[in-house]
Amino acid sequence: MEKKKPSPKMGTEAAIDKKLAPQPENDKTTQLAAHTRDAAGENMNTNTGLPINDDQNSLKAGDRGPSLLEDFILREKITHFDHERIPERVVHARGSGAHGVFKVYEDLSPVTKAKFLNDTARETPVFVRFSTVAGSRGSTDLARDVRGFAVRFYTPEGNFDLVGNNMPVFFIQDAIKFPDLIHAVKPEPDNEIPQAASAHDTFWDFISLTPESAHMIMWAMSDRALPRSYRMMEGFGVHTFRLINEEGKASFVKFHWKPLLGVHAVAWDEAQNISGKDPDFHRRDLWDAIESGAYPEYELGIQVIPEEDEFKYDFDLLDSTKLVPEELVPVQRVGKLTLNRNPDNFFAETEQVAFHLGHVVPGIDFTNDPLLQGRLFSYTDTQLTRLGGPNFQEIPINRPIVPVYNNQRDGFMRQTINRGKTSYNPNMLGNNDPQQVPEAAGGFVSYRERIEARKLRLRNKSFFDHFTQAALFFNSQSDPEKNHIVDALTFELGKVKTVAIRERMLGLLAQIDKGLATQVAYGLGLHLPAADKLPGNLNVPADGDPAEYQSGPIKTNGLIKSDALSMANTIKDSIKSRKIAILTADGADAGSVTNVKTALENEGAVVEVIAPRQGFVIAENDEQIEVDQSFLTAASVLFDAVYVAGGTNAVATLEAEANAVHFLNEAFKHCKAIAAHADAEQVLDATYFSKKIENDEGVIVSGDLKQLSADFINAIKQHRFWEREKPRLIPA
Ligand code: HDE
Repeated sequence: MEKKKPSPKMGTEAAIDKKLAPQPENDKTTQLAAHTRDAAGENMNTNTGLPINDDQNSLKAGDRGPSLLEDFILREKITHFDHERIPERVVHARGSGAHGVFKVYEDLSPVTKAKFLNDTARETPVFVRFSTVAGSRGSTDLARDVRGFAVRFYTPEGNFDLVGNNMPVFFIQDAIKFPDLIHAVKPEPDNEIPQAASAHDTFWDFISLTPESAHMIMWAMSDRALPRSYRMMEGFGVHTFRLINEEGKASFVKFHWKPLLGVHAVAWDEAQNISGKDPDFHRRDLWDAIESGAYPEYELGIQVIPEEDEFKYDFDLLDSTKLVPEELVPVQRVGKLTLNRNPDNFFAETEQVAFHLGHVVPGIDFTNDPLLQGRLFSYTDTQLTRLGGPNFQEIPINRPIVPVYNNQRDGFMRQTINRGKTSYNPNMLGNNDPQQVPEAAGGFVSYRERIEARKLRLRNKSFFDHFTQAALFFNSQSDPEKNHIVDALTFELGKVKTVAIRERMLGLLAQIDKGLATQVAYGLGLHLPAADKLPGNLNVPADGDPAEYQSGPIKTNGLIKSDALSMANTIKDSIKSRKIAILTADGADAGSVTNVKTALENEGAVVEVIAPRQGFVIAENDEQIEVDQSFLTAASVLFDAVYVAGGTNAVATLEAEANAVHFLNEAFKHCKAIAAHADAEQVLDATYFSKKIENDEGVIVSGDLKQLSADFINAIKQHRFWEREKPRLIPA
């Protein structure tokens, strides 16, 4: 039969672009569309546009070779492939991106003149990248680590990047320590072990000698470091920034992101299992949620502090190891971010996006936080290596939605074709265009802060209290959260080989909370150092007097506890997008599968039927029930809750199926909601836990499917029943 010849395509670029109608449409998606290609229905050609006739065989002398140097098609293809990789980010290499929109709830002009924060009708396009910090690009999403939460707003006044983390404080106070911190946490340089983990000697060596990290260590060892999802974590700008209004009046500000699904974590044992079963767990979760229309939402929060209150607090607003407790300055929720579109191409968008906290707009400015100031240099600098030259702002994902006119020219990969003779200012030949913009017309003017100071390599004494807020954080945790911090520290320090480092860490922990330090010491089989041997601030300059650098007195502005710091107090009102497993087998009671499935799906959950094999199970009434995964491909750690359906034969099969029993044991161990139809109770009886629990609200057994569904939904909303952990009923 004659092969159908492809019709010659003579379309111009403009014609090709029209095929792409990005959804939802806004200034940024329209701009990106001009650079986006979709090969559906198109013919293949080379980079010079030459139609390719044979992409299967290289050009050879005869059919057994050798290959000919003349083969420019082979050379072009291989050469491009050879140069496909760029350096990964030096930190935050592992990440996932999403597009979205931001809308402000009310006009914030009393505090800022930033246009995107003044107009409630404006929908600002946004690109977000979430990340881990220490691991390589291909490392697991479930590392115990800080998460990056970087948001770019494409505003009419240029890009504003809020490059934050999921924890409100940082390890160090001064940017000059950043390379040390990162060298310490990254895999050790001799053997490049361990990947994406802080549980090793060099990290804890540095931390134990850096008491200013005490507060951040509490966060990094807490459940905040093990998010259930990028959609369920908070974000923080960390530094104090400035907002400036039209009159030039400035206020200090702390930025927050509050997820509408609440703040939730997984268990450490679970995290380690997920890392094997699905290292892309967070990336997949974000992608799937957006694909299914369960758009992640976060409210923008601001804590506004009048300039005159700069010295009102027992901590320094310029110290990034401190937060401003919400009890002292409430967080006002001022707008909403909705992530509603997955990237078209990971490399072009998520990898090439170049965030920088120096990308500000009029109405937002910096403070003298020495960590912030150092970052202002680092972000552009690193792109020069990572993206290969000074034209990275022309990459589609980095372009502002406004056209760029200035006198910067040339350089590798320049895209813009700048017309005219003049690329300097002032000029007469070009009428001085492009023109500078007066402040009143929106030109950016740095905040006119008055500075009168000597040049010194010093930190103010107001930076020396390292333990007060660490203790405040620890005090604010629920009992299970405190246990997790103890376990995390015992795990991490247990992996440290050098006993002197473990001991020095105990000395630091003792200055945060004696009970915490004692419990960690117990786990490590060590004693707490004597009170007069506790390490103070060891980060003293060569000519410094150590006495001058000791931690200051404990100061809390009268606060002992802050409810906002505990995840136990988060919103628990929804099971939207939670993943629920239904375990069943041939002989299932069809109603007990479908009724519960429908009830969960009606609440927005994602339900999968899991059975001994894939395909279908045949129910008691001969109905076929579609199976999503088998016990071989599924694992309890990839679900939020599990339900065992009824049906005599199905139940007998599951009771004898070790994988089903393991599924339940593991779900119980990780404190998840478990439900079983009354007929399936014998499957629960085969587990380790069923005979040993009393009044566990997270284990529901009922023959009334309506009641069972309602109770199960309420249990799933709780996220976890952490109090189950302590008796340790389930073996490893
Ligand atoms: Fe970063 N950081 N950082 N950082 N950071 C980078 O920039 C740096 C810090 C944060 O998804 C790098 O483009 C210094 C705090 C995020 O693309 C680099 C210091 C916070 C991301 C860099 C800090 C962050 C980065 C590496 C101490 C929370 C990922 C690649 C002064 C407020 C952004 C890049 C993305 C990335 C430097 C500290 C957040 C090297 C020198 C504090 C979310 O420029």
